[in-house]
Amino acid sequence: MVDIKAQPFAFPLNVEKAALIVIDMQRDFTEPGGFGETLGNDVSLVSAIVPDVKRLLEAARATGLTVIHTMECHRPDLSDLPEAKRNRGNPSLRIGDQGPMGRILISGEYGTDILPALAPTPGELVIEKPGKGAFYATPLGDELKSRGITQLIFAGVTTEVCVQTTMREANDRGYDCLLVEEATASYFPAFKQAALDMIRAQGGIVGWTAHIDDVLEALD
Ligand code: C5J
Repeated sequence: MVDIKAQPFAFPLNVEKAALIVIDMQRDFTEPGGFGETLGNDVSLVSAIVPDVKRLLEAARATGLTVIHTMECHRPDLSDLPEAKRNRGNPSLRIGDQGPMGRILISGEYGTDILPALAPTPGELVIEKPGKGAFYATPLGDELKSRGITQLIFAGVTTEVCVQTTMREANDRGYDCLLVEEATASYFPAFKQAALDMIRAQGGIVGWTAHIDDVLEALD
């Protein structure tokens, strides 16, 4: 057990029972022409975290931590895409439409893939999820149980949507959750800040937050 300096207080890391979970570091959210940009967002705000997510991944792998990647995506026949999700908002391209990087947020398409710099290595768990939370309609819960994981270290995008939703799902299921500040981003910096504040408020009501250097030091 090693304490990670964190807010609202130290996070008691148990490397044997912890996993790094990297949320949705896909081209569709981080590169021009993808889903994020079709919604009118500046993707450079989220692609900026790639080097820090990479440092975290490398440290987790070196320490032997379980590594999990998630991808928000849907079946090619759209059978797992609720009409309400497809029709929401006024994007220039909807989920399932053909975009410059293939069909938007469809499993197996180029744009849906995880960025090559952060690609899963053999043996790492990849969870395809149709929702914002990674527990909804996925095998994540069973996979964590079978590995004896009780702590989740979070990175990825976007802080207030898929990261925070998954943290809340995990928190309700009894996992200790730690979000690494420099390894998460939003298209709206104020929303990132608000999510960090919400997560660690009231004695860590959803979980902990920590700076990357403090996490890397603990994983060293
Ligand atoms: C969004 C995500 N923002 N990965 N997805 O639609 O946060």
